[in-house]
Amino acid sequence: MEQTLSIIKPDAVAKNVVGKILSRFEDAGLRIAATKKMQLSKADAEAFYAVHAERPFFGDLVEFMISGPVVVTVLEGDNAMAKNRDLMGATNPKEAEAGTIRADFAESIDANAVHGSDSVENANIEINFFFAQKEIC
Ligand code: RTP
Ligand code: MG
Repeated sequence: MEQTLSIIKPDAVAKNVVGKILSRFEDAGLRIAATKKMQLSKADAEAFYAVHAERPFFGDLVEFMISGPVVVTVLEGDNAMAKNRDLMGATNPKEAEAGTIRADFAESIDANAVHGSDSVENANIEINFFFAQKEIC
């Protein structure tokens, strides 16, 4: 069964819409294989988003991701990676399709409610970044 990693970002946790977002995953047929709330350190956020280290928005992205707690979740199901990306909507909420998580809960391209793995290969790397195998059921 395919797995992917979701992060409910600090803006959405602060808005108290964690349950609403997790329900969207379940309503779409994905299962929660693991989940936890945590405060990322600066080193965590820099390592997680290392692929963007040279991008102009990297510093702001790291500061945003450590601005409050996040909820990290392993989602499981058929085509879990692509299904999660569809549910999330476009990176910029102004361009996100109506009914997507970012259209409904995000404020800006920086505070955009959720992260989702962008390939099955990256999903496995990201899942191992946050979870031990025995935490995933
Ligand atoms: P994510 O990794 O968070 O799921 O978002 P994504 O795949 O839709 O977008 P990505 O290109 O991976 O960018 C990671 C995060 O960096 C911020 N960003 N800002 N100002 C900008 O041009 C810009 N571009 C990207 C966004 O918060 C994005 O989620
Ligand atoms: Mg990305």
